[in-house]
Amino acid sequence: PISAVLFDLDGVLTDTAHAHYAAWKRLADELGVPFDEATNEALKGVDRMGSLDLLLRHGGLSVDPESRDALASRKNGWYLDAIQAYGPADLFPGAREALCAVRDAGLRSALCSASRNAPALIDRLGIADLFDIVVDPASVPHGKPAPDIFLAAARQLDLSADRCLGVEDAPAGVAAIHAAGMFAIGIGDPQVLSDADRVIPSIADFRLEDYHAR
Ligand code: G16
Ligand code: MG
Repeated sequence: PISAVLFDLDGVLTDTAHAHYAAWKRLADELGVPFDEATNEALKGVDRMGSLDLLLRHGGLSVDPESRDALASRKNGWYLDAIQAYGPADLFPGAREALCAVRDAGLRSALCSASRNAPALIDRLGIADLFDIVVDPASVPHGKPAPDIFLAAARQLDLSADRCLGVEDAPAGVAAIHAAGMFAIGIGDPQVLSDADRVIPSIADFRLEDYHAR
């Protein structure tokens, strides 16, 4: 049986995946780098600097470290503008219910987001009190697809990996969950998330009992 559910944030509990995409797209347009939703798929779940490096490489550009920092800050500024008015209504349908179901079943919950903006965002969404732990992405050496953030959650909860279930919308996130030795639930398109152990269309389709007794 499982003892904890480890949730990604962007694209799983709220639609910020689109806000991240829009901000990267704006930066890519300014730089003259071709960029579309398919290209963006590889950036999902990847941390800010890692995403920027993928975008620059995709455009065949190399920039000095100062410009790199400046570009990442510009993107983050647009992203912050996009989410500044976020509130509980911006949760995906079923997100709060999924977190409550975990709690009601006596399991623990963790937030495993690569986003440095995640703590502020879960406050605005009104779900901060529904997580037992929030792993700080800055505290782990390697971002997704490395397993670090999921392993850190298991360690903080004092659980072995096989007692943890991970929920992700991004291929890099599913890879991270598997590298941690955990069961992976994908949210979204089964073709994009073909490595996941199960794929469901949205968090509203999350049925804890389907995985709890596996
Ligand atoms: C999220 C997004 C990524 C984003 C990353 C870092 O990861 O999916 O696209 O690059 O956070 O975000 P920030 O620039 O806010 O630190 P996750 O793990 O929540 O899907
Ligand atoms: Mg995500």
